[in-house]
Amino acid sequence: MSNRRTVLATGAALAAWTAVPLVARAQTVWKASDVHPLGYPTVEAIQRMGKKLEAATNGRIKIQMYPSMQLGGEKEMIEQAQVGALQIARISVGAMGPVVDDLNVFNLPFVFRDEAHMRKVIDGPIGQDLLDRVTASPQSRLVVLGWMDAGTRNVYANKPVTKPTDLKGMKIRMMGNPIFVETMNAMGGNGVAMGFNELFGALQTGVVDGAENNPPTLLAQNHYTVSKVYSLTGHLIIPEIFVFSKRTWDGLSKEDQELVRKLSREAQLEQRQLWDAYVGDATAKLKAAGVQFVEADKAAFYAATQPVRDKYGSKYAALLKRIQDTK
Ligand code: GTR
Repeated sequence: MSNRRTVLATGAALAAWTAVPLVARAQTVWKASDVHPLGYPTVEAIQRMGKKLEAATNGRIKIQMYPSMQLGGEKEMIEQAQVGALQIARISVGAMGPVVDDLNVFNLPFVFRDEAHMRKVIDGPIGQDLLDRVTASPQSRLVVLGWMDAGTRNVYANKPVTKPTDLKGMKIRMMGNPIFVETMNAMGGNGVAMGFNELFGALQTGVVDGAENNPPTLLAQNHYTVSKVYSLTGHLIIPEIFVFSKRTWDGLSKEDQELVRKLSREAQLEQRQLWDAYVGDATAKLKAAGVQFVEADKAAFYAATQPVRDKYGSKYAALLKRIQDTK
């Protein structure tokens, strides 16, 4: 075909495309999933990314969000993304540790000095290197799109937990990863591994005495209606990632992959802004609802969890040193 005819043909195809009502056009709908409800920073950031994607592709690709664990917990979300049953999953690095062991370095108690330190690390070469390793790992079957923030995790229950002995005899729900169960045991309590989707019921019925998480989760998952005391133990600062199904990814054009990459970088930045605002909001709402915020002896919890860092940290010794040296 001559160039002129190609141009004409393309023009005709375009005209035909625009003439067809939107609903009749072949539209690709990517499923995205999150355990949190609409309005939560991670959910909001992906939805905004979806709107931009739809605009940039003239409606050819759309993201349909399934929030609030509609597609199951994080373990299920990872499995569905791996087989291509969903395209975008936002998950905690806590849940990804068992899939790609390198990530477990971020799941160690008190591995970061504070949230600013964690951000420095994920924004720098260590963060990029870990994302690349997840994408390159044959068992992940996921392409990582970026990091998201999830603040600091603190213990919540119906009594203050200011020092290790306060946790004696208490069953505290932890994410399903042996590091977390051992961390809670070292902190003085009894760690119970449990899916996030079972937690609200378990708190209500007393199957567990408490759990640990960031203020936005305590609010958004309504756990504060059952657990009224939030003790600032600060034992874990775990970032999150959002991933794309490798199976779907491999079928995309280079242009679409580039577009998704670009919009993902924007989503990562946007989520951080949304996160900072939401933490302030959530804290104020929790306090107004009568949740008591209590200072805890972090140094005592740090010392108590040293055996966990020794046991699991030795294989990442070089990486741990680089994390510590990040100023
Ligand atoms: C939240 C996180 C979720 C999930 C949850 C949990 O902070 O955003 O992705 O990991 O914690 O404790 O299971």
